[in-house]
Amino acid sequence: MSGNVPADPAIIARVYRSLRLIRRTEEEVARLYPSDKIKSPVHLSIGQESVAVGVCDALNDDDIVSATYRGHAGYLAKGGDLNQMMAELYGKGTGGAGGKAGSMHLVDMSAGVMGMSAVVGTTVPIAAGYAFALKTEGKGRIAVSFFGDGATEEGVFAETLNFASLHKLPVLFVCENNGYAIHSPISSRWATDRLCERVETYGIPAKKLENDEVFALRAATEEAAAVIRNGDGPQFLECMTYRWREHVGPGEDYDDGYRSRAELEPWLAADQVAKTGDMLDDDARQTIDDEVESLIAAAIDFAEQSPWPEPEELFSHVFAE
Ligand SMILES: Cc1ncc(C[n+]2csc(CCOP(=O)(O)OP(=O)(O)O)c2C)c(N)n1
Ligand SMILES: [Mg+2]
Repeated sequence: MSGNVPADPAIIARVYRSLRLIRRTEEEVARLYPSDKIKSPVHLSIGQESVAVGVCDALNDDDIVSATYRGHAGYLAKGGDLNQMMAELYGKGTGGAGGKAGSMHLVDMSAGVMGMSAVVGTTVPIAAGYAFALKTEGKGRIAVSFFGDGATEEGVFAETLNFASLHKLPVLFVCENNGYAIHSPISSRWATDRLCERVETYGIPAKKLENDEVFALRAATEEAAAVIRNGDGPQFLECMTYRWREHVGPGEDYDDGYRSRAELEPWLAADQVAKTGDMLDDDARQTIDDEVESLIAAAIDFAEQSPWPEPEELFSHVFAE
């Protein structure tokens, strides 16, 4: 670990709790998935948690984040309600979107989590639009947009960078670069891997984090957020990370022929959940682990006990009368 580790043990404990909550929630989702109780596809972020946690821990409660269909980590790191998330995965009426949206469309505006989307790239301009509103509001709040390396290939990504820079919008762009869009590696998709250079041509300062060390991410976000809050416009972080499980679903896919297990090894060795936990003494870590387990058990129970949406709900939240 680098010199970015905070001196305050309360911050280390908070960051570990967030990492552990996301890891264990998704492991439970993976365990439950074959039972068919979870009614939507799941894109797990196991292995990538530290990007969401490092960034969100440096934000204020009233800042706003947007994320993607791989959004469990961003949702929970920003403080999204766990019971509502689990109920949403189960398709129950008590879910954050009334059980009609599922894992790919989590939302909890009371925690500053904008609705997510399965359409690659789309939440990037929506976050910038929200940042436009925040700029008008003038209270120093910022919006954060999480998206994958694949999203940077969408035309709307370039359009958004230009617009956000031109209007000095208070938005932090965070690319979760896990090296793949489904099964396609970056080497087969990008003419060069100099993403930050491309971003800088729009007048947006960009920084690449070569590994997923959570406190380096947190420090980079603190620095970027301060510049944004000062009215100096967008900042960009490219965060190298690695998806441990298959693109969609609960399992692994190292036998599918597009990547090797050897590629995973260095990321496993640098697991941020374990490394951050090791910074705490055993008692403190155990207390957090116990709390996390009871929160998850309560959320699963909440989802299982919750009612299905009423049939009339089919006609709410739609444009047609
Ligand atoms: C506009 C659009 N094109 C294609 C897809 C199909 N698709 C779903 S996920 C995905 C890969 C995106 O990769 P990346 O942005 O790197 O995110 P990751 O899944 O690695 O987190 C694609 C191509 C889609 N959902 N939306
Ligand atoms: Mg990717």
